[in-house]
Amino acid sequence: MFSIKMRSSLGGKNGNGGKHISGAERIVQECDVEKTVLSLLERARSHQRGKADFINVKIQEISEEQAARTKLLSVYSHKSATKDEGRLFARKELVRIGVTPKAVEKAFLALESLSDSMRGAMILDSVTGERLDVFGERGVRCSNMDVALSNNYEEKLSALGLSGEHVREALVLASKVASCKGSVAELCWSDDPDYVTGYVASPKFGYCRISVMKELGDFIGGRVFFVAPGTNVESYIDYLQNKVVLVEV
Ligand code: PML
Repeated sequence: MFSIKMRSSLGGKNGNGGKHISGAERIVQECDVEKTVLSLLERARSHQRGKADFINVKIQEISEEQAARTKLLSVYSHKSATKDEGRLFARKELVRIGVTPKAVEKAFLALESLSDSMRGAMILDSVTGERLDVFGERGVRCSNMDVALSNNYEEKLSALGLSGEHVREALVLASKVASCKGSVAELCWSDDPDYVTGYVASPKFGYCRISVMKELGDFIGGRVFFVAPGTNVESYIDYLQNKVVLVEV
């Protein structure tokens, strides 16, 4: 199999600095490499956040035998009419999952004080709310995952009335995060100014889509991973960044 990663930005120098436009990755069979590269290029050049002037594409062969496999999280949803209503529901859902109210408040405070979008996630202790990673506003990138069989995924999601890259990528990422030892819950809303849906996910209950989590036009998004006290943060980050995980539908 081949891993294809794309990241794009605008206004930096040789890809350093500037505004992050989009990033995406796929793990595909060799026969699908060309078409996947084209679709990722198209995406970098027609993104709501702007038209990238720097695009980096990395293609690497990976071993299917060494990949871990996990199940796609089950999906449930909550309809919210406003950002405030959506965020209130997310707070309650996180507490129902087992995150303490104190840790929930610290997560919201951290996400709501961001001055720019996070490309990765903050890792917080699910009891104390203490930040455990040292990656600042960049956060920890969860990478090296995709659905095991794209056709099965498309069939299942279209039966649920869901489609699009946002849902696919978020659901795959949340499934990998939930499969990691120590994960308790995740909270996310998008940095795409046109995309107001967010989610709370957990190994316990699955992936909860919350229809409105931010104002239309807001280009600041981010993620928090809540972990159980005593989690080995170094191994947790290593799994999220480096372990190849194929998500089965
Ligand atoms: C993102 O694309 O940045 C995050 C999307 C979160 C919600 C995805 C969904 O619609 O379920």
